[in-house]
Amino acid sequence: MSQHPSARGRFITFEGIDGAGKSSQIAATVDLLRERGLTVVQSREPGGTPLSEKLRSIVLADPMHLETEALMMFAARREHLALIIEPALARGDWVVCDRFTDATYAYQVGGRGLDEDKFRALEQWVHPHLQPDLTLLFDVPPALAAERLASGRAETDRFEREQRDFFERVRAAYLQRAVASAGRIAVVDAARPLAVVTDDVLGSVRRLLEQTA
Ligand code: Z5A
Repeated sequence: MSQHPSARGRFITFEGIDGAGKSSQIAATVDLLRERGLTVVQSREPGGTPLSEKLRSIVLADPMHLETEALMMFAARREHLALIIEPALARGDWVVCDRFTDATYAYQVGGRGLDEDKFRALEQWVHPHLQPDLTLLFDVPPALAAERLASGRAETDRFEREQRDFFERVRAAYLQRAVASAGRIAVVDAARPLAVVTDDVLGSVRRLLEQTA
């Protein structure tokens, strides 16, 4: 029996270059949704299942061919969708995820310069009928993001060790996607103080709640 569309949960993703400030805002979003009585599944990519977390540790640490990196992102995503995201949405839960396929387009296509057409084929294969209901894109100049990370990180991963121009390309690719998917992707100016950014984020989440009610 097919499920009435309104019974399906909602899918919110958080995106942005490293250090843009996603983590604190994810916590505020999950709190708001739980206060409204919703069941929330909080997850991340790459990751979210035991196998996908193993793939995450490898892809963040081990040197590899750039296309291997891209395929590992999608392999981890397939597992995450099958075990966590799709069942949660079908139960009517809300899923809040730190990164999803927009990150692959931004990092692997924008940052690494891989061929976008291959990614369209992978996206069609791995989640032909699913897109986030809302994506919050935290936009910040790479120099500011680097400053924020420098004050709090002892160790860096393979991505965090990339140079400033890599993050400029990633940022530009994210912003291009936001223009192409303006109804889904809300750009948040994440250079502002934390509390101001939180107001903006929770405003977008409240609008989605209103549309869903
Ligand atoms: N990746 C990929 O290449 N392709 C893919 O398809 C996917 C991922 C899915 C892991 O992601 C890596 O995987 C990622 C891309 C790649 N690159 N890296 N590295 P991740 O999301 O797990 O890792 P991350 O982006 O590095 O997360 P992060 O460093 O935790 O960033 P964040 O969550 O955006 O930042 P934060 O921890 O919330 O904030 C950083 C600091 O800034 C912290 O001290 C905050 O207190 C401070 N902060 C935050 N907001 C503010 C404001 N507004 N003012 C002042 N200070 C602030």
